[in-house]
Amino acid sequence: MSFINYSSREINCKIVYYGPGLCGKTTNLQFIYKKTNPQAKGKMISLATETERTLFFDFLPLALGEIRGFKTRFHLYTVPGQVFYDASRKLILKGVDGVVFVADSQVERMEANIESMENLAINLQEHGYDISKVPFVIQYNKRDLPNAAPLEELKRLLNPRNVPDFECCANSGEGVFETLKAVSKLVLTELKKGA
Ligand SMILES: Nc1nc2c(ncn2[C@@H]2O[C@H](COP(=O)(O)OP(=O)(O)OP(=O)(O)O)[C@@H](O)[C@H]2O)c(=O)[nH]1
Ligand SMILES: [Mg+2]
Repeated sequence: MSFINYSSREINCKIVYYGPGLCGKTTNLQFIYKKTNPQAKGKMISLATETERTLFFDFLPLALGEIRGFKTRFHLYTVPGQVFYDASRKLILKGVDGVVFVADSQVERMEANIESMENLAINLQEHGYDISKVPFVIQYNKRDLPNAAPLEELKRLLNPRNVPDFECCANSGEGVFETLKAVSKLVLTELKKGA
């Protein structure tokens, strides 16, 4: 639910990075933060446990240029992936404009990926959103690891609708901006439809 402020000529959009525990959601935001110049970013806020797991969310505001004289501001959030933080995950999805599903490519995380994808669909539905209508992209993270599942297998299990998807290594940053660009493009296209 993007927010357009006509007096300050700003468009505010919310993008949520979703996925199982330790798949690399926070690492995505950290890389984006590190590589964005100071004028274009606000402070990154992370509420984490002592072991660096996301406790509630990470938040990073970004300015991504102008469309038709309106400044576009993207608010990036991550959810906590640990299963028992479901209430927080649901809350963070409120008012979402675009979702990035971050999958962990490791073979042994496949069950966790599938569960998290199902959990996303349910939580979106509870807010009244349809996962097939929300701007949505998938990122297959941790492609650098030797135990990464074949790409075809990940696509088959996680992307039956064939939404835009990207291979990634969030540590080195490969694929991080491609993913962000793709989801923001979808969000802006959706916004133009409504305008
Ligand atoms: N090898 C490898 N490790 C990665 C990659 N992306 C993230 N990691 C590592 O995976 C661990 C977990 O990353 P986080 O970004 O904290 O994971 P998260 O999804 O935010 O986890 P939660 O906050 O618990 O949901 C960290 O040690 C990262 O350095 C990657 O592409 N390759
Ligand atoms: Mg995290």
